[in-house]
Amino acid sequence: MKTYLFLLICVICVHPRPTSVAAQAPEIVKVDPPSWWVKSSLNPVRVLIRGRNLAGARVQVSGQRVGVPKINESGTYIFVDVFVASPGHKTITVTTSKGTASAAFDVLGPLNRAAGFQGFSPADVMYLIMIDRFADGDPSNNDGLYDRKNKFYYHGGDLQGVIDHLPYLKELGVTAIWLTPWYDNYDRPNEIELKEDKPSTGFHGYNPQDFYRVEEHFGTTAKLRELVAAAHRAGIKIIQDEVVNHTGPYHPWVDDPPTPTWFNGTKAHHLKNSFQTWVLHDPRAVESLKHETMEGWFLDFLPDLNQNDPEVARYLIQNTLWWIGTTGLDGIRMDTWQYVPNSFWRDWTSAVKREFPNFRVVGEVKDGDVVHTSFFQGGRMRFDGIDSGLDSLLDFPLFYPIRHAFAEGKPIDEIPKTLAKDYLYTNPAILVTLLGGHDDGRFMSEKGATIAGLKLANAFVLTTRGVPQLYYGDEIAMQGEDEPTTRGDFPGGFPGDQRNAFTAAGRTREQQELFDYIRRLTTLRRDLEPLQSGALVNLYVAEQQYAYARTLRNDAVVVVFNNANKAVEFEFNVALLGLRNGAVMHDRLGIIRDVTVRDGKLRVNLPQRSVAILREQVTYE
Ligand SMILES: [Ca+2]
Ligand SMILES: [Ca+2]
Ligand SMILES: [Ca+2]
Repeated sequence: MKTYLFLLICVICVHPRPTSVAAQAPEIVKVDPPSWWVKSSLNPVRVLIRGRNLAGARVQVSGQRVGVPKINESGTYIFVDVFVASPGHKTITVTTSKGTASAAFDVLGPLNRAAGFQGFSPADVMYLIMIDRFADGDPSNNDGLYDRKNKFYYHGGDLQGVIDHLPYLKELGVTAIWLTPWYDNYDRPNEIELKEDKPSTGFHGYNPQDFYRVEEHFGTTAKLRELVAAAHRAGIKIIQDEVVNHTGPYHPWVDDPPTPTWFNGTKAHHLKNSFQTWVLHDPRAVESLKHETMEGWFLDFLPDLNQNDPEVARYLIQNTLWWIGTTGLDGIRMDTWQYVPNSFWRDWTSAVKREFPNFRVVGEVKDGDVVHTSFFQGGRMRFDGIDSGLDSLLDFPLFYPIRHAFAEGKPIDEIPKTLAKDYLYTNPAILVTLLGGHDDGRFMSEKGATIAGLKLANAFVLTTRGVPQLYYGDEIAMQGEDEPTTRGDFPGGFPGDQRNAFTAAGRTREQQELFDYIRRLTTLRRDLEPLQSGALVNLYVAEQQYAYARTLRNDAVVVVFNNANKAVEFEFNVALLGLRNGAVMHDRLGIIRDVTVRDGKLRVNLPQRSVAILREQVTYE
């Protein structure tokens, strides 16, 4: 007894603690989501409270009814339904026998449906911006992970930088901006993912640390709302880049998941992604390969979220609705689409469309095969009995032929040969076409690339079917041969830059010519409705020549390419377009002289590596 008492006293001496009551009092660290709105199609909203000493807690939200809380064994998480009823600043109160803790929860008024949620369409010209690398509009947020000499650190670009350059984007003819993810990423060097043997950072945004916060290097939620409003005033839509397949490696959930099945596996025991994506559309797939691909952790360290856990699914669906509802944004580009179950996508897309009927989503399925890519577009059930509901896909199957033909100078007929597979898509007209992006080397760094070829590629993307997407800096022929260097800083966007390519005076003659050319194309696409929504009709295909029309009602625009290194004269039938004999076709790019329809045919003589955009002269605006 004596010994026991002595030991007890000693323990107390060595480990002094505050009073036991205070040590066990409940604490709230985080509330997801921090707000919701009345008249939402989703009510109640399921709130996830993270904290300490929450076991046995009672939960109240001022003036709102709540459901029965579900609390994890270690008392670090509460799931509770909040029935959203009246707008105002509310307080969440958590009470246990040891004390109370509280946190703010805002109930917003009904959403202003006219102020956003527009979706995107083929009438848009999309422009992809890597936030960190476009323009530094606020040097006060450039902190310790900031090093412009390190390709894998923050360079200072931010949301203010995008706001500052909306007039530039407007001048180029951009109507929708796709921004790389703005979720808060970790505030420390990433020692798990080494780049060139050194720690990296989450400057790219694809390693979410907090799904409900804007990365502090980029700005705040208020700044994001300011950007969306300013863009809308300029007639420009905002598209959010979302990730729901995984979190960043330092997310607090990794060491303490809200449910035992929150992730597919744990940090210590999980599958590694083997990227056997072909099995995803294989009706006879080997199950183990499918599991590795759907549930494996990217690079063996990006924690793979388990969307089959209903709490995870609910969390992710609400998170998407929250970003749209509280900012007014117009579309989503969804990362790593194919690594997430179709059953989840069905629920996610229907929740999004229920709340925001005009909204549109484009999924990233990075594959050059139409058979593979088209499997993921919604609009019909696949063999699994599920319609994913996905509107659009990034058109990677067309991206590679564009690079081959226009950068490398390989045969142009690979393009119509790819478009010939359009019947596999439920809706090819809404696919997002591109000649460059942030995961591939830049067009101008391909072997054989020239400004003439880059012009042809832009002319094709801006006149073929689909929603054209440009990549920041391609309009001034930026270079970068691999993933890190393709994400270069836009000249003029950063303090101390030698020249400012956001202004005509800061561009070289060659850059100015290219910029003007792209602006001319975006203007043509805006002014000529067939280029947006007309049917695509092929007229002529040879190894290095390609002619097609975009037709809408009685209007036709004829686009003629010569991708050969010499002038070529050729003739094709246009009678099916309803063009009468004697009709004079005028080249809106001013490359060739007017041509006249004779015997139902057009005969053109195109200089080497050139394109003409022909329209009947009498129908001029
Ligand atoms: Ca900055
Ligand atoms: Ca951060
Ligand atoms: Ca997955």
